[in-house]
Amino acid sequence: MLTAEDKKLIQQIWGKVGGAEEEIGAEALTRMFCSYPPTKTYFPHFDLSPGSDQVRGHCQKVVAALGTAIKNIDNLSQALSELSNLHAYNLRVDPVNFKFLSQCLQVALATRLGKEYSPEAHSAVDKFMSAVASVLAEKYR
Ligand code: ZNH
Repeated sequence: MLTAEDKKLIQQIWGKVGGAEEEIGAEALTRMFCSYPPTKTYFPHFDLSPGSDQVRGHCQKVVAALGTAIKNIDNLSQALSELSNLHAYNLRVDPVNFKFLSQCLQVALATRLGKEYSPEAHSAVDKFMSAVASVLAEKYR
């Protein structure tokens, strides 16, 4: 469960990233494809080289969705309901992959923010990404 303190930290971290969300997102995705190559199998129709137009476009969408999630942090199920349908019924992404993306986002944030990315912030982002992942996976059968 996200505490009030977690929520504050997540908003602070997102604020500190200020404007570089897409870079962070691109780094997270590039790391995911590199460190967890099976994740690439979901994107057979993409040019997955770092910085390709498709990777950039996808990363803009993912980052925008995370932004929406942060704004609606008390109401994630509702805010992400369409994405949840998409991942459960169309994409059928194995939920283990959500953890991989979360890991990679942590590294991208930590390398950018350095000491500012405190253990408490790490823990809050981890919980937040788990909460997002459970919404994305909640309609799986
Ligand atoms: Zn996902 C898509 C979000 C994870 C896979 N995604 C997507 C989108 C979004 C997202 C926003 C777009 C939609 C539209 O277009 O409408 N994701 C997301 C998030 C997350 C995710 C937020 C977490 C956190 N995904 C994921 C993973 C994977 C995926 C992990 C694997 C690995 N997605 C995917 C795919 C797609 C998507 C495959 C489709 C793409 C195209 O375009 O085709």
